[in-house]
Amino acid sequence: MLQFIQCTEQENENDRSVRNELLAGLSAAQAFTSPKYLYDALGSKLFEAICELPEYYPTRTEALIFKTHGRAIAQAIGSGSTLIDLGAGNCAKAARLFPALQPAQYVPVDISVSFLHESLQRLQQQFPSIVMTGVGLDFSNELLLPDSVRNEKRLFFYPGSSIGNFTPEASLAFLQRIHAACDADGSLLIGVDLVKDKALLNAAYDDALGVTAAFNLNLLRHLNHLLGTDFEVRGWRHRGFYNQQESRIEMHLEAATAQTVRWPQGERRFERGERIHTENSYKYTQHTFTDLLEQAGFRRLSCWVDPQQWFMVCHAHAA
Ligand code: AVI
Repeated sequence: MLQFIQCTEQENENDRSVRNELLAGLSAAQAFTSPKYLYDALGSKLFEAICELPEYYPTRTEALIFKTHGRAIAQAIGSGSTLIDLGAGNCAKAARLFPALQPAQYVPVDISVSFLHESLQRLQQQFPSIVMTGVGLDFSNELLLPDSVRNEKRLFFYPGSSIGNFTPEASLAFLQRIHAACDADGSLLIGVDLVKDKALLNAAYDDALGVTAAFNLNLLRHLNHLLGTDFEVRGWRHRGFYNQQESRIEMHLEAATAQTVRWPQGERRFERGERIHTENSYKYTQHTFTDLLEQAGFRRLSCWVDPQQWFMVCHAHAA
């Protein structure tokens, strides 16, 4: 059975709240934007290209952990779960788990249900015995799933260290919401990037080909489209580096020359070297992350890392 449900109202590109949020960030003393605006159609393609880069180790390292420890992970989880895939995209990561996990229901969740149509239709043909329910929901603020999502044996799946793009406080709140959405037999399967050598981290977010630079700079084109700003992409430089004190990668766009950016009813002057903070990507130690899971209420944790201890996958029970 295949079903699609759009829960969150989709943001209109001219939505006043989007404009207000973005313009407030651009006008702040230290200008910033939310990382979600990195993902317009081209930004999503550039992120897929980042995942192929030799320097960007998270995607392949997480895949290696699933390959190496797949049997143990499946044993910890058991079969017949309601597999809820948060930020599912093309559903590929979860689909690789189907043969081992044999879920009873698969629930990919993404901001727009239209992103899920094609992949889910293909998957349903491949796995006809799994009930599939595509859900369009912005789960960053609340996690209210439709009634057709079973309560039994919910397994929330949040791979790729997407948790790293929240501040630690927001991560705790997010994990607590997942915990609250689980019955006693619920659990979470999550991937998280670990603290490591600074040079490796810097290279992963400032690659030789400049794909991450293009991903970051593309934000300016997206802002021009959303806000009517007149950002000149060539007037800006990508900066991506590890901030050891904060245990996070920071991405910024830096003005190459002094310039004024204009939009209908406003403008902002940027001095040469002034930056717009566009993304944080927090890195955890095994300890700080398992502590966070426990603080959120999760118990009976099983965690797996790769031989270099660059990335960790954890399964945690709600009770
Ligand atoms: C989606 N997220 C986990 C990526 C990360 O590593 O923080 C986004 C990214 N930004 C630059 N490269 C990749």
